[in-house]
Amino acid sequence: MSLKDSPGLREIQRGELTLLEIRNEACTALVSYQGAQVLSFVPTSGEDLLWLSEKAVYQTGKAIRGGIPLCFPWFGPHPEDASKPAHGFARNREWQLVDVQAGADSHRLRFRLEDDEQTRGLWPYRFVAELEITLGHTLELALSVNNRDDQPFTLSNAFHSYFPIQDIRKARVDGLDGVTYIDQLLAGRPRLIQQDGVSFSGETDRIYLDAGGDYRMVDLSRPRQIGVHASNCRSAIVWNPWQEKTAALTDMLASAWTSMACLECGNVEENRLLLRSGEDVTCLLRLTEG
Ligand code: TA6
Repeated sequence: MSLKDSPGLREIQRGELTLLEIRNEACTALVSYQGAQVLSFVPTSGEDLLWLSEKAVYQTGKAIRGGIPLCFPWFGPHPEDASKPAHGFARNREWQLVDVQAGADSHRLRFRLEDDEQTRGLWPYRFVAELEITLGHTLELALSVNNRDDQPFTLSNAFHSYFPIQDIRKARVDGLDGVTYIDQLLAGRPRLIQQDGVSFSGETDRIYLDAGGDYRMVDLSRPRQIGVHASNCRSAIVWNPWQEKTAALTDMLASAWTSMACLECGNVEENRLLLRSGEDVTCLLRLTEG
């Protein structure tokens, strides 16, 4: 019996991609082999904790707009070569499902991505990355990276989580008060200090550094709160493309900017990670309702 035939798992096709549907007593979820990307996580007693674009493209090698794309081994545009994929290659590659633990009210899936000729052409290092996804009463992701090379490397990573919001103009991110951030939208990318919660009144693209790791995505309209806890993730990125940027995105409805917000936990800019030969690191994300 192959792992995909484990209890509570079912493969489904969407466009060019194969997804895993997970069902247990605590939740139903959807994970794509491409990117080991959680696309949906619905607690039995609630609503999806994640936002997924109605116009997402399910095409080999193209990032899926929504859920939790994994940015690795760099964040944003490649620092030296703009022709390389934004946010690294991990979200565009098929990961191998290497272990499944199936229980009555939780599943633990472990996916693996190892270097190969294609990744080494983009990033000249040997590595193995594993993403362990625990789907139960909460959603937990653990990304482990091991430096298999004989030289050190630095990496940036982020769990690029998309959250559903009834009206972005009545949403707030708590937990970043007093934290320094880079405002990506201002000339010179100035560093500013966050005052109170992060609210949204226009395009927002901020990289918070040396942040604490405990946040809340607050949807004031519902009301609803999603708890976001990260460890070994010293950065937090807050993003909403607003109306004009959304209109330029082919994989988002023009109106979708009002109903989503990204809070991304990882290690970017001066928080990026140095791994010496043989070293490894594990970064954790946990999402909870309420
Ligand atoms: O969320 C931060 C960010 O870097 C934004 O600048 C925006 O580019 C977003 O990621 C989405 O990137 P993507 O490559 O998925 O369209």
